[in-house]
Amino acid sequence: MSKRTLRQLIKSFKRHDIRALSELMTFVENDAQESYKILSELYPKTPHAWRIGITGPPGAGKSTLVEKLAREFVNNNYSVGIICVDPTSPFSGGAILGDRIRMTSLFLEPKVFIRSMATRGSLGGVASSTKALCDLLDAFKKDIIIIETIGVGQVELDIANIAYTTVVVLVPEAGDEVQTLKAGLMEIADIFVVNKSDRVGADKLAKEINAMLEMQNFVRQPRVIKTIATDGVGVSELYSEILAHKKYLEDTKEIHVRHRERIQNDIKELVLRHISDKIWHNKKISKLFETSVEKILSGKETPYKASTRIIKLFNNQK
Ligand SMILES: Nc1nc2c(ncn2[C@@H]2O[C@H](COP(=O)(O)OP(=O)(O)O)[C@@H](O)[C@H]2O)c(=O)[nH]1
Ligand SMILES: [Mg+2]
Repeated sequence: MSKRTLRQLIKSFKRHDIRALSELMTFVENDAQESYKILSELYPKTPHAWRIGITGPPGAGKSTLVEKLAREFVNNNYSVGIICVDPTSPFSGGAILGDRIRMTSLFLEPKVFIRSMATRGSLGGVASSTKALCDLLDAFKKDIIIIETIGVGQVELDIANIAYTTVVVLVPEAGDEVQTLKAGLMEIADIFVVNKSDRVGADKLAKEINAMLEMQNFVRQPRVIKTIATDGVGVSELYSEILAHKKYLEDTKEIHVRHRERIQNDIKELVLRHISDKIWHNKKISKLFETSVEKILSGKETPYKASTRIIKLFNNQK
């Protein structure tokens, strides 16, 4: 894309053109260099949007809940951006399509913008792409950003680093819940949702979670909310609790700590990516890399020695 067109897109974005937002998002996801240009201009200097992470196992009802929750925010006059991340189905695209169908009623809502992230081929990784998309939605002056992501599995996105309020969604039939909680969800949840409360075991699960929470020493203990996402039951309670958590972070100034950490992480990540790009796009280094691999395979070298030599070569080239 020529410079001028990118300029024009950014200009249209600033005039609140939704198609420009959409096109810029595609660039941010697919092209590291354009992404750098776009975000150095549009990075939200004063954060505006409240970022909410909705996470939990597949099939827990996250998408159904996000749809209802977004509607609740819209009814209360907030504008909403939604990002669906599904790292477990990078090739089928099936889940993404499913989410689209589930949220069709929201597509007609002018105050809502929905984006399904193509997790394959996102250059800087899922986490940094998701962050960049959040920054764009923030710069677009969305009041609320909801990020739906899968909270168990190997390609788990570290949602708590991106969201200010993290909601963990569990369901009664999800087997050994205590086990799931041990797998890290306990640490990141600001709010627990027991969805599918129309099914047996919901009360028991809610009690189990509460019992586990009480054993820890929280400054502010996460609340456990029972919902039936398909019927919208408990959604307004969840909405209120999210706002209560937001108010808590603001009142205690904890939000400033989070903003500071986010800025620190952003800088570190960009520096790392920049250096790493420089290293791997260097022809001499690529050559040394290839010969090192051969040497290691034939037992003449180790990755440790090879990495030292590569860094040395990089430093000498500057
Ligand atoms: N019985 C019941 N089914 C639900 C509830 N919420 C969602 N579902 C169903 O659970 C299935 C998975 O929902 P989905 O929102 O796609 O889950 P996700 O994978 O976590 O996004 C769908 O068939 C929903 O209709 C609920 O509260 N009760
Ligand atoms: Mg989903």
